[in-house]
Amino acid sequence: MSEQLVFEPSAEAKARTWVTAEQYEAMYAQSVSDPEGFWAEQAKRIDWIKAPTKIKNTSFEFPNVSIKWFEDGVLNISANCIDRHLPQRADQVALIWEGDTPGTQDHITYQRLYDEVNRFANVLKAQGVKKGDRVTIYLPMIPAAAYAMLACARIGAVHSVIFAGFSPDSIAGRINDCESAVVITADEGRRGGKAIALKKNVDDALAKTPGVTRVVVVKNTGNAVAMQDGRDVWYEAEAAKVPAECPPEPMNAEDPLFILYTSGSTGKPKGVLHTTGGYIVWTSLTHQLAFDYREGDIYWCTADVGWVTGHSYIVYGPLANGATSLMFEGVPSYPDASRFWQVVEKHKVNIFYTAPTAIRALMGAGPQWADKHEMPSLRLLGSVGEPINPEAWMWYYKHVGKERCGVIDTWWQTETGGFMITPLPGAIPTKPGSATKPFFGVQPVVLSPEGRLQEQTKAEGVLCIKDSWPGQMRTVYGDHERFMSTYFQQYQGYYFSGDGCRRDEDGYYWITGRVDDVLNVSGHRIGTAEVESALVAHPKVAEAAVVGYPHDIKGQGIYCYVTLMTGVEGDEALKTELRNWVRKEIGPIASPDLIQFAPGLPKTRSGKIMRRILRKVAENDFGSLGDTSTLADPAVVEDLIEHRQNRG
Ligand code: 6R9
Repeated sequence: MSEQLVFEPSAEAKARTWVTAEQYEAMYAQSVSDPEGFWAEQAKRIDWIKAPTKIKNTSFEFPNVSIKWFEDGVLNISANCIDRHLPQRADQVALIWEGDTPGTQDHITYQRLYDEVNRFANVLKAQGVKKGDRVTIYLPMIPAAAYAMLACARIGAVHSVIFAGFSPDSIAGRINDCESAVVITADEGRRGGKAIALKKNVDDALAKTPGVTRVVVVKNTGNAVAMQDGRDVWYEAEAAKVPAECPPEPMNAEDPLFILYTSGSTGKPKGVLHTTGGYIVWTSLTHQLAFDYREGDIYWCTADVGWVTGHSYIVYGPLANGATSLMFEGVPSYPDASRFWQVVEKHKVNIFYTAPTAIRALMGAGPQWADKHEMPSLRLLGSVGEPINPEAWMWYYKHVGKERCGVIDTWWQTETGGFMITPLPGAIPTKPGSATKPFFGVQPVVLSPEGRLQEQTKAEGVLCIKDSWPGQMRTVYGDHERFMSTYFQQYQGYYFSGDGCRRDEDGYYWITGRVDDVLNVSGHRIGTAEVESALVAHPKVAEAAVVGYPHDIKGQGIYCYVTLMTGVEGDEALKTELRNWVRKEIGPIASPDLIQFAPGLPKTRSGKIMRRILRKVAENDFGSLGDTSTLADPAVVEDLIEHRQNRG
């Protein structure tokens, strides 16, 4: 039904667009037929210390996958995000910071950003950080998070930002994996009126990280925290001791920029590695064209810098474009459900970018919160993180955009660096629920689950990409084998996204969600394997299987089947204990929504857990369990269904 609904770009969008419908077709065709020529031209948007002459050198052939873009180019990203803007926009605001507490804010000009980042870079140098070293950043949504990232980029250190909601164990695992010796954190964070004990979490993590020699602590709430002599230093005290200027380090285009850990279908989170040249070309170009960014626009992405969306579309893409980017410390519901709209009006935001889970939560609170705000500054709305259901799309369009703003649904991943499938607002008509058409240089293909290429326009299957694009991840940090086997082995010759999709008769893409064992809970990726291994680490748990089930607000909820050790009684108290256990092991984002004690799990005769069946049971869909005859003990399924029904 929603496929019938088409929104043409408004006359205003057509008039201001960087790319018209005709140009989109022509440029897309060139980007695919002549990637070298196309990207050589696009690379000119960046200030190179040495311009690249070798543009593309990539292979998706398993087991020799190798991805290089602009490989003889030399540049520095912090200089591209800051220094080069100073002649024209030293006094223009680069970052607007809106604090968790209404009434707290800051406006950071490009000149001040320059001063802060130079200072921060010199503090890192004084702590012994050198080019190529990994630096872990565990900070709340305060300007120092952007300063710290850009300071690393300035001196050629590789940052690994960890979302401030992760637990000490998760922090420790990530620090050890990339062997960072220096951690940057704050005394505390603030979210929704509550304090978050960041330094304390780092202290707990550091009990398990022998390699960390230095913790740089930014003063944020000012509350007292423990400081360990010889290891912990206050940022402010160190900043007073170092020179004001720090020259940007010349970096090769393929030098690493950052590592960002993300969940996969198996094992521990992977360290997704992005490099310098291709990433900044990709994020800045996509930011400019998909948001139709123009001089003077106020742009707000509500993501956290702990996720890729914050990296690419709060910090790097917008700042490379000399934009004004708003950074929000708080949550949509605090102090009430009109907070987003108050902030939009207060800072006269023109472009607003958020996640479906936030939209659905605000829908649930009722339209009156958005309806009482006119928000005349708004021009364009964006969505990211998970499929946006047509109802949420329409609500966003009506109650936030007042039927005057375009909506762009941007499909992409930590691995892709930036937008892959997205409308360009003045060129591509939108359909609620569809990410529409590929960005330049992106060649999506639809394969059957067995790997047959679906050549007809109308198709359904797994979403793969046929050739490399500049923003693509280069490897899994320290484990190129895992990179190749995760993304290039199953469907040879292609990058496998892990998502399923449908392509309609107009060639529009509709992402249907993950086809692997990765959950998308409120737009956060969580591997079922991670939650399972946290559960089985509990002394009372014998076995666990974790699946997703449809959840009105989160998109997917976490459903855990738990088999207890013999003699252990499963009751509500134990459920609470297990829930808290998982929160402690991974972090609150992985908190189980439903726990079902299962005397046994459905397994094949070879001992494999049949997740397909568990998913159906979790979804209350007992009619289509499919073939259960291969089960070692079919009675187990009856038992599970009975338990599921009993809970209502
Ligand atoms: C940017 C980001 C990636 C996964 C991805 C997919 C889902 C993201 C989406 C979307 C449908 C969209 N996803 N955007 N699904 N429509 N517009 O979210 O990165 O955290 O790595 O998650 O999120 O399933 O594979 P990341």
